[in-house]
Amino acid sequence: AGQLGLVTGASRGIGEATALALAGAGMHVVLTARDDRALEAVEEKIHAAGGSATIAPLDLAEPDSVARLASAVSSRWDKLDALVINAALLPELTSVTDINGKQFSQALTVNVLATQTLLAAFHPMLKAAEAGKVIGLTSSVGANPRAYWGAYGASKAAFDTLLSCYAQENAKVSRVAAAIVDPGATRTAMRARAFPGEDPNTVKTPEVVAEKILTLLRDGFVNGIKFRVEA
Ligand code: NJP
Repeated sequence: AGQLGLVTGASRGIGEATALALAGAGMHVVLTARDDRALEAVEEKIHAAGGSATIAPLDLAEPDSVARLASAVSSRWDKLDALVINAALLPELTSVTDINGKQFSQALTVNVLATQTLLAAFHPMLKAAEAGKVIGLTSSVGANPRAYWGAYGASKAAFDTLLSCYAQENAKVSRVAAAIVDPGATRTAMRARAFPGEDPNTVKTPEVVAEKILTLLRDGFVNGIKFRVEA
């Protein structure tokens, strides 16, 4: 059987580019995000390029959404070769004292809690693959705190910790490996919201990041490693 990949946040940006790259390399790709019409458009692009994909719309903030996704995927496939945990929310950039509690909580739910539920739910299918791989998209502000990026940065620091622990826990007992990718400034909707005055042409395209992710999946990597994608 061919390889199966699953990309969260596949409706736009780095997730969309990654889904297209994986499909271009011959994987069947499960595309998830909230916006079902955007997912359909990505699916069509993949089909037009001769690849194959399935959409699975879901809101990672909803309880049980990941469990429903995992049961739908495992009813159709018996293994998962690549899990790309890319979806994330960027809360409003503001001082720690002004953080909106509701937005902070949403970011922690989507960026952190859903990451744990994804890892737990897909772990059996990743173990069933010959060399199951997890790639998580982080941000430099997780490891290197930056003023006004506290809510998002705290979520990414927690995200890094979860993925690193997962990598260590698998190192000796399974063939599953996890890597963290720090994409750096990338031309997406999230970047445009954070830096509204920036000329988008001055930052790298999502395709550059997607190519790096594809290379990691294809060539393998040292379990637990963190990669920074340069401009
Ligand atoms: O983000 P954006 P990027 N449930 O906002 C989905 C990191 N990063 O591509 O639900 C399910 O364009 C959303 O889909 P939808 C960043 O932290 C980036 O720039 O339909 N899905 C969309 O597909 C993130 O981890 C830069 O709205 C949900 C996707 O997530 C990754 O790279 C720099 C969801 C977000 O697309 C991709 O970012 C850096 C939910 N509740 C790190 N909420 C950069 N771009 O410069 C959101 O250091 N999504």
